[in-house]
Amino acid sequence: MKLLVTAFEPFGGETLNPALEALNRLGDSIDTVKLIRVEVPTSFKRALGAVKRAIEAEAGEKPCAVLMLGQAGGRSALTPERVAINIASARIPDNDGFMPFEEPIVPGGPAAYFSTLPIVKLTEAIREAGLPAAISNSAGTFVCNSLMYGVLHWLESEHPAIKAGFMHVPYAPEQTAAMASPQPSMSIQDITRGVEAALRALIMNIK
Ligand code: PCA
Repeated sequence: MKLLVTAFEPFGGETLNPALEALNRLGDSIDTVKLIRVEVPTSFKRALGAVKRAIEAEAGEKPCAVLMLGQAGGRSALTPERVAINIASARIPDNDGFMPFEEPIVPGGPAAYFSTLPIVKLTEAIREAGLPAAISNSAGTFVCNSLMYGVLHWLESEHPAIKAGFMHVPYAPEQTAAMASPQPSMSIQDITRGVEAALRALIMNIK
């Protein structure tokens, strides 16, 4: 069994992305399950291609699920996302300088896709690990939502057996220490532990 785990590179002038820091601290496997770890560009136009290539590049057995990770500054918990909506609308430029306004991700596509991951189980497992977690009902309208929508849309037609979903993580304290108005944060160590707990729950609950 294999899982694909992805995380975004830093964006918006940050020098780190806590999701990527956690990804880089995961091992090559959890028990007997191989983890394929992929860094994804924070780019509306390029992010989906990176995930597609990672799945297509796997010779033989494909990953049975994809957990995508990203930063949601201002949140105080690890938040598995319930849904991705067919809108790209940015308040800041992505890492290509692109800033879509109220555009569909897939013109004529479905309004939304639900995560196909067991988000309740993921949330419970993170809480049992002693860390704050909550289901989020909006992944926003920036690159994370766009990637989640794009991956679910693509998998539905190309690899319907592969489950996928997204989890946002808070800022790390390194990012918030100098902020004039303090924002919630979680240590990279704890974020990593929470991601591991979510991955274990995913492995146990994948059908
Ligand atoms: N968070 C952004 C994009 C990359 C990331 O880590 C988002 O929530 O859309």
